[in-house]
Amino acid sequence: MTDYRQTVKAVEFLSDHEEEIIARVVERQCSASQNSPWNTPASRQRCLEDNRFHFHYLTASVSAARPQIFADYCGWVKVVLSRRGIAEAHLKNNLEQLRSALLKAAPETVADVIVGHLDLAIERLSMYPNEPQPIPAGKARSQLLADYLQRILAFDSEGAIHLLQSRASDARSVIDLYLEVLQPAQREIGRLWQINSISVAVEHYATSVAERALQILSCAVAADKSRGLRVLFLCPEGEHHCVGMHMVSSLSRLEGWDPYVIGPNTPLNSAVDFVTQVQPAVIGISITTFMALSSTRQLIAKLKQALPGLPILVGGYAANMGEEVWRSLGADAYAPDGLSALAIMDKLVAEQRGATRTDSVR
Ligand code: B12
Repeated sequence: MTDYRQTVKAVEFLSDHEEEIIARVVERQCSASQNSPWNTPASRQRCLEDNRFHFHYLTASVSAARPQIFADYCGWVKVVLSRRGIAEAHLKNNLEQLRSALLKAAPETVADVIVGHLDLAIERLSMYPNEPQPIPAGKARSQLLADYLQRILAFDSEGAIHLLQSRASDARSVIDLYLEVLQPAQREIGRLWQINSISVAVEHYATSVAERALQILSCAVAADKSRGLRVLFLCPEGEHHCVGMHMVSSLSRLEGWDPYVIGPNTPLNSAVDFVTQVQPAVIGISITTFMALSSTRQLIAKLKQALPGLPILVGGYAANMGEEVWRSLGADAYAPDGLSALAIMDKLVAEQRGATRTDSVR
């Protein structure tokens, strides 16, 4: 296990030397291919952008002391690049250049920490699949998922939404549509973009249809009880993924909660002000991208300071990385999906009430 102080120093080094190291790597990459098509201003710009991404994921991986984060990212980006004409060998060479630039520039103890993350990614790169498998639905819903996706890809948003609406009869069916159709559909859309089968615009289109479907389904059935409890959802600064958060919020409404959603990419101080005004019983933070790990940490620390004792639940792709990761953010609890989030919210409120009773007895 890496010493915490070494991790902090490594992260500081990476943020202080980001531009200088990236420039060095890009220079090496592009001058190594002087007579090739890679040496045009446009390809140099692409190389720069790609290296910024690699660097941000490397920093996130180091800050969480989880080399697997960077290795998984490289496994994903290998497919993205190879489907756009850039071979795995080129990415491997890029990672090796980054490794040698860091070894040259960083003090030994810091370099040791960072290079471990690069070594794992380089070693495992060829083990990640070249062709990620399609995302499956629950068996009972696989035809519905296929029909929904087919309508999305035919740009038939009304048809796609109507298909879901026609199956929404009660709270259980809505939960099913969320978790068995909308969620895997969005993941499949991500896979289709990754393998270059659809454009960014089609992915945006699919996401906006999913958001509309969520809004419509959310009002299609009424909650059969009211708990009189507020729950507030938000994403930290730098986090733009919000479909999952809207889904959990909508599920909580069906379960009788009174949900408030701030939204994606929320500035730290205004988030804290808003939460203080709303005074929810539970806060739910959605975190998908690893690049938002440190803003999540800051947000949770500020919320804990402003509202001590208020339980904070986290969820989303990045929180799924394991207990060590979500605990290191300072959260009280984690849930892998919308349904388990509801059970955990109940537990958090019960624990909080128990704690309040104990406090008042003392
Ligand atoms: C749509 C999408 C986008 C959209 C998001 C728009 C929007 N309004 O949300 C846009 C275009 C903005 C986007 C941008 C990027 N994206 Co994107 N995106 C996706 C995609 C295709 C679908 C996400 C989605 O809608 N999922 C459906 C929901 C329902 O699932 P969910 O979020 O997991 O939510 C469930 C649980 O996680 C949980 N949950 C979620 N939140 C919460 C909160 C609480 C409190 C609890 C308890 C539970 C909980 O419950 C939910 C319901 O069960 C995924 C693909 C994928 N495999 O997920 C990639 C994906 C998330 N994106 C990815 C990446 C890399 C990016 C970019 C870096 C790409 C780029 N090159 O620019 C940027 C980063 C932007 C940023 N800074 O945030 C990666 C993330 C990898 C990582 N962890 O870092 C993914 C996984 C793609 C991949 N690798 O295959 N993206």
